[in-house]
Amino acid sequence: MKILEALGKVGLLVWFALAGSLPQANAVDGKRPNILNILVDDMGYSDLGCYGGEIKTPNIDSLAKGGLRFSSYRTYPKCFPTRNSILSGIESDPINFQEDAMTIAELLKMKGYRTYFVGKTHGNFLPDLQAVARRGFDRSFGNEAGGSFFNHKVKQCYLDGKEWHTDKPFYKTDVQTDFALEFLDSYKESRKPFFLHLAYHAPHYPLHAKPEDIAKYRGKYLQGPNHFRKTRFAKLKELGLINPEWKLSPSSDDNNEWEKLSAEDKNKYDHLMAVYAAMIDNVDQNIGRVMTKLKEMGCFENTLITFSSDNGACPEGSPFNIWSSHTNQRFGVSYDETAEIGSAKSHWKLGEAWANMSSTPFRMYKNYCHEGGLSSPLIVHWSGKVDEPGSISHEFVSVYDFMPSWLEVAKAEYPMSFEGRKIEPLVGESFLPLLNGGVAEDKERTALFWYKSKSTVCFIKGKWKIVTLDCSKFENSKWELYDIIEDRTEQNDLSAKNSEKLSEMKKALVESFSDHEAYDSFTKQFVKKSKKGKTKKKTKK
Ligand SMILES: [Ca+2]
Repeated sequence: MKILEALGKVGLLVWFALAGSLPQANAVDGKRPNILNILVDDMGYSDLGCYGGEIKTPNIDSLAKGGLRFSSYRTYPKCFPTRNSILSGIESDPINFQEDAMTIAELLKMKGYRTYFVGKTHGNFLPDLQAVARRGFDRSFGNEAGGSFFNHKVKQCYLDGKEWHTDKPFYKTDVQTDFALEFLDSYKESRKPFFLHLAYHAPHYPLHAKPEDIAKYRGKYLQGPNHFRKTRFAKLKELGLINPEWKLSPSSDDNNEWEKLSAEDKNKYDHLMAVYAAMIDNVDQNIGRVMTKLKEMGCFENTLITFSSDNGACPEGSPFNIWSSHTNQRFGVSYDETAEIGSAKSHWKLGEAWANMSSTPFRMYKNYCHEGGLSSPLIVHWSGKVDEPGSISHEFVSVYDFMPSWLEVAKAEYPMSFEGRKIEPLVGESFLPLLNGGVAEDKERTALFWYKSKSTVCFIKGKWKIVTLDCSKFENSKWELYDIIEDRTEQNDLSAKNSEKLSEMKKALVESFSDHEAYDSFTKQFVKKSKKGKTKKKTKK
């Protein structure tokens, strides 16, 4: 017996010695999973192949096939509040954000995680890459919102908080991925789990893509946005992502202006949409590189991967019509309208009609609180943790739910205070129970989203949603009321028919959020604005 015990001890010693020298150090410190959060910018609900789109996204689709797709994930309709809330878990609040919240990196670092940030910063929480470097991220690479995809100086790139320069050819999505891979490489020998926030700038404007990617889509969009709204709508139903009873929302091109365009203009707007598709295609290729790296490191299986967009597709760029117009000056750089569309010298945006198509089947797009602005794909991949890989959850999840989910994965508690400061409580719920086919316990779940500059706001409670395109008079504004289970495409405004429910929802909005600093500042600003009478009338449908 003693001999066997001794042999066992020797065996263990040998095993420990070997394990310590194994290259795939992500046996980690036991079992704690890694976390990879992939965020894209201004991508619509139905652009991905696995969400009904015609854009080639085989790598993202494979995450969906091995994981879970959420059909009812919602964000703010704008970049910066979504990013604030993903990284903090609290409502996006312009006041004292940096003091009132902890970053997910600060929390996970306390639990022994290595923390990496790659990509775009935007918002008052982490306004720049220096703030990222200060707030818990071990390594960081990226730039502030905006700028060129081909020139790293237009919005200066920073590595670990310091200016970064290169003389090599630069394409932002590729270089962002290069740094993600480099950070993972440098981590390889660590025995800690990692958190990587990989926030691609694509497919946000300027529409910039590599010629070989654009070539794949050139000429594919000549049938115009209404054609693709119909094909996507049919595919979404076929995939089971949407209720087949829902009606397709009205088109931005409801008069079919596309058919009246000259062949030259059709060619131009086909080109714009091809560049947008190419940017998403390129993101997918780069996600493939990250997946390969995780597999080489032996930690693909033990990594919770999430993929989402920060808001719906972007309608900007069409001040005079529903298509698009060229931007000649941006961030002090001149662009050339005659340059090849999608090239470094051009600066085009997607425009309203294509953005509306990208957000099929929903109403509106980025900046507005109708479903096209709030709805994004959310794919969760975690090997062995999804009961039915490839399935779809129709439960309502939101941008607030990342933080509680990640804390659950890391077995970390959210504290009441941080560095002597009281911090705001989390408002979301972990989505992990839903991976096992679970359903949300709270059927009356509430959520508030807004975008101040456009005076748009919505409040959701259970199956009911109130939304306004102009909340300058707040409670006296024109509110629409929808049953978003029966009618998520917001075709049947019930505010007149069910004024009782409308009043109840307006009251619930006030009651649910009146004790939040965020809500207080929000309403006070609108009341103040309304008194001054300076709010512009919105005429969007
Ligand atoms: Ca965005």
